[in-house]
Amino acid sequence: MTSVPSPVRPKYVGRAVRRKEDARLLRGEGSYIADLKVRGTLHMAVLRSTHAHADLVTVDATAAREATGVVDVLTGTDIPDVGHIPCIDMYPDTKPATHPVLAQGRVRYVGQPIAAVVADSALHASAAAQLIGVEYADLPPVVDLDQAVSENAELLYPQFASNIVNTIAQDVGDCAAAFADADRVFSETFRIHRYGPMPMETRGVLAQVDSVSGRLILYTSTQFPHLVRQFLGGVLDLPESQIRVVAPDVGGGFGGKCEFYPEEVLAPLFARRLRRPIRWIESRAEHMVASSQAREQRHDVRIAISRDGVISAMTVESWTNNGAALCTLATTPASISSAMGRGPYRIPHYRARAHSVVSNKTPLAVYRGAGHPQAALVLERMFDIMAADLGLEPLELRLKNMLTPEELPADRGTDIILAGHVEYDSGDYPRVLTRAAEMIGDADKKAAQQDARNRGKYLGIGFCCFVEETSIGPYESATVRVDSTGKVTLLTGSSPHGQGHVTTFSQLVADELEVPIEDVTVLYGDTDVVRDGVGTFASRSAAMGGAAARRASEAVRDKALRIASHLLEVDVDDLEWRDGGAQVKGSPTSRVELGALSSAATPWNPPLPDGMDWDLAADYRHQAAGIAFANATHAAKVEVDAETGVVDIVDYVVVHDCGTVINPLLVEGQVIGGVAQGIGGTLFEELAYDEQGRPCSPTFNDYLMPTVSDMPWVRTDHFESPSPLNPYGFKGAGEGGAAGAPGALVNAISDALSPLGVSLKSDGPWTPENLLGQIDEG
Ligand code: MCN
Repeated sequence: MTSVPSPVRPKYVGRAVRRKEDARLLRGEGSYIADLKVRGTLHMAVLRSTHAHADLVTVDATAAREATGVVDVLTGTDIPDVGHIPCIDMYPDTKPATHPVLAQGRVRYVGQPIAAVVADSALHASAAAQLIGVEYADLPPVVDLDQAVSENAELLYPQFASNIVNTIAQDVGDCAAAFADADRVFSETFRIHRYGPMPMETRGVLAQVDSVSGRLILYTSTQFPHLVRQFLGGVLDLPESQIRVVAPDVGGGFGGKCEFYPEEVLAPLFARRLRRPIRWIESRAEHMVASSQAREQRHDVRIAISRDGVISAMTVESWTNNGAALCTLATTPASISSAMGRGPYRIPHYRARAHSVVSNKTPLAVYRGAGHPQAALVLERMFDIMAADLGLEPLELRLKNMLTPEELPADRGTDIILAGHVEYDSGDYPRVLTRAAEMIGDADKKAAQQDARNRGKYLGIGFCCFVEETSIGPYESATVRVDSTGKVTLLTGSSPHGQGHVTTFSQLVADELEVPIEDVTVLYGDTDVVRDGVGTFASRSAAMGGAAARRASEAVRDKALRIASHLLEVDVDDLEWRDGGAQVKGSPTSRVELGALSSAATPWNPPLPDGMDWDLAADYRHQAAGIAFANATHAAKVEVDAETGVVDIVDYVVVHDCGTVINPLLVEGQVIGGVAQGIGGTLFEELAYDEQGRPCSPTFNDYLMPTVSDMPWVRTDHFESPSPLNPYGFKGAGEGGAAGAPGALVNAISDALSPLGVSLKSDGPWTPENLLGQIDEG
């Protein structure tokens, strides 16, 4: 492993430091929304549409208003002036198919909020919600992607001429000429099914009006409290200064909680009307229809390739089923999958058209990996399909087309919304792939396949190589402050919900100031404590929040040295920083400790030299100079029982490069957690709908999540190609596990079953039943 030069001798960075934040959570002392105790709290329930597509003829709340314990009711007609949920990744020409807080005359998916009730208990609130009389006039539901874009499709928004509300174009080089010259052209259609984030803690909110200041306080289970403050201010037309947003412990988000939801508006509306605290906790059944869903796309792909396997051009037309409305991060999956469609390969000519399509399903947004898993699955399946046809080894074909380190940085000529231009910064993709092949035992595959056949099984190996956009801007904030006891506090705009930032950010600060890691406290997730920030998504926190934390610590150390120079009456150049204090070079007994330096920096003491303020603290806002691109290869070895359709993952390898690693233990955990979600999506999970647009998986009995017994022992290896885009070389690690698993597994299953004529063109879910269907067709 190479490592980035550091201004300090790292003591913690690079080490597998155990997570500081876990003891409290493991003891059951976490404080999630449902745990917050506020006297006088009322409870909110939401009445949701049971019809996929209908006009609301009447919404009669008379009986509900009179029901036991009910205090207040709101329907769509009560809040005509409240803004819609903002969509922040709208391209300029996107049709504004945004989501109202409560349905305004029409519902477009099962689960859409129609009315909300507040009562003295959660039970009374939900019982009363059921008394609201809704008369629906059904409209034809539009469920399927192909149906939504067909010529005579029912329009979800009749004011727009089509259900396609946005098309993203990426054009690089001259595809037409390259296809005209090609020896061979391969074309396929791939379908990616719908599944989504299933955090252990469902969503929840608690809103109250502060009795002293009159300000609104919103506790919410979110990944980005500062953005929630901004969105809520916009929707309610309230100055941000009148809003405090707090994300207490958040039990996982996986992208589903970097959305802004109607309940985050409804509870504040009631709190302001009633001057009472209002709580809402999403039930699991609600989560299955009312929280954002993910992934569903169709890709039509064409690749032009020479006889000896050099790819010259690729075109992809894709359609994302965005569901009923564009939510906060609606076009990001389409944007990422179209911009990143060529993965780590050269492919000089490229054309992508990515359509966002509305339908009568729950809105779709980002889920760990956003558009990467889809793009990687499509391209990596194509590699195996083409290799088989051309008589080449899958590995050989990949290596022939893969960008080498000498070709980086590489301007890819595409763009990602909110993130920017795609220019791969650093990495050694061939080395990562080669190492994964070595670890999974690709060279011995034939013997392993024969051994499996002798046992009545079919064995296959599948690879998935990808480059991943991480560490996006626009900035992240950090404040580092030293108090008079010499203890250090970091305030960060990152808002962790399982990633372990308290540990990794403490490592960074402790190294910079050379203090014990126990002396660092990390505060986050409260807009009154941390003045500004962006939040945690897009695997951005290590590179953005971490870089800000380290820069702020560096500034504090420089400030401390200047104070020491004043106190010790020596030139600052004659001082050095050692073990949390400033000392005279060559004279370690002449030193001042951090606590004393902090105590000196107060207005009580003799004036400090000009330009030095009273606080041993520093703010830093780290801005991104570009996107830091991580990369990885996943390699899966599976055995399939062709009689039962059961897939057994016998080995799983991830070789990953997220630049300079802060904490290998946490990075490993991130990768394995992501792989579990990729396995879930590929083998088990599906948010299916029937033809009427009714969800078929309303509970965990129907929506099958992987458990520990479904998990292989994931083996990892890490390379470090520091990113030149931040001073420490960090890249993101949070999504790479999820991005590569579908491609590797589907390739492995296809490889295993190729003797039976199976070549999978979808990411599943490859349940035994579905796979048996393919084997029968094969
Ligand atoms: N890290 C590191 N060295 C690096 C990069 C990262 O040690 N070079 C560490 C970080 O310090 C952090 C963790 O790895 O502790 C993930 O860092 P990063 O890749 O920067 O990602 P974020 O912290 O921004 O987290 C977001 C990412 C995303 S987008 C999803 S989705 C996701 C994920 O993280 N959701 C998660 N991981 C999750 N983990 C848990 N437990 N719960 C979720 O909801």
